[in-house]
Amino acid sequence: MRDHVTVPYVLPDIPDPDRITRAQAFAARLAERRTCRFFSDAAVPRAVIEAAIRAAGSAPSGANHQPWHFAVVCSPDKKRAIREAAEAKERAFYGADSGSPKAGEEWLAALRELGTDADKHFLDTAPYLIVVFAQRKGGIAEDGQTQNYYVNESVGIACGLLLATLHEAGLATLTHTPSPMGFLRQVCGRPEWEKPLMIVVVGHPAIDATVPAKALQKKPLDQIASWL
Ligand code: IYR
Repeated sequence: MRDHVTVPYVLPDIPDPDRITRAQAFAARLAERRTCRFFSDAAVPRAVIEAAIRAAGSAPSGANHQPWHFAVVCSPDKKRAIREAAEAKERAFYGADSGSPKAGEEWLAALRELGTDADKHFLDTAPYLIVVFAQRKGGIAEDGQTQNYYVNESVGIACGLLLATLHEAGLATLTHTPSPMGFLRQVCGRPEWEKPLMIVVVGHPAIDATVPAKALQKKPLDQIASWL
């Protein structure tokens, strides 16, 4: 006997050929997404950001606790504060301050083909920075007390939906993870039980934006899937 309330779940009856076409078209559209590091300062309607966050908030999560918070930063002062703090961390990471890099040689070599460095100009050029927080505790009550479950998995999926929606809206995105990023809690005024997970930078690509050719190399299906 089920002791919880249920509602019917019905999906539209799509013929299989259409199902395939739709899946392939959606996959092709998503495959056009790129991680962009060059943004213009052109405005983006707030309604797009709201819709993308609503999409993210529809993600599955452990016990449906929805253990995420999206701090939308658009004020020039806050963006600058985030840029300055992030660049200080990155200078240490890349060893740009003369000291030896915090990152090991293997990590730095892996990043070389992507051309990343300590300059994070996009953090105050792009119109929106969505700072994603994972709520280690808090559950539905958002009280920092109750346990949450599968937090990283849940928030990771939410970030995927956020990126997909922003891409569908024709916007460029970048997932940026300064390390360590505890400073984001302070800048965004979030409680100590929330862990900053990433900054999603959102905007239009700069007119002369480029992406590293390396980023276009995606593993083929037979390398990423097995059928048992
Ligand atoms: N956080 C650094 C380093 C960095 C790390 C990985 I893994 C990347 O895929 C890209 C960058 C930075 O943002 O430069």
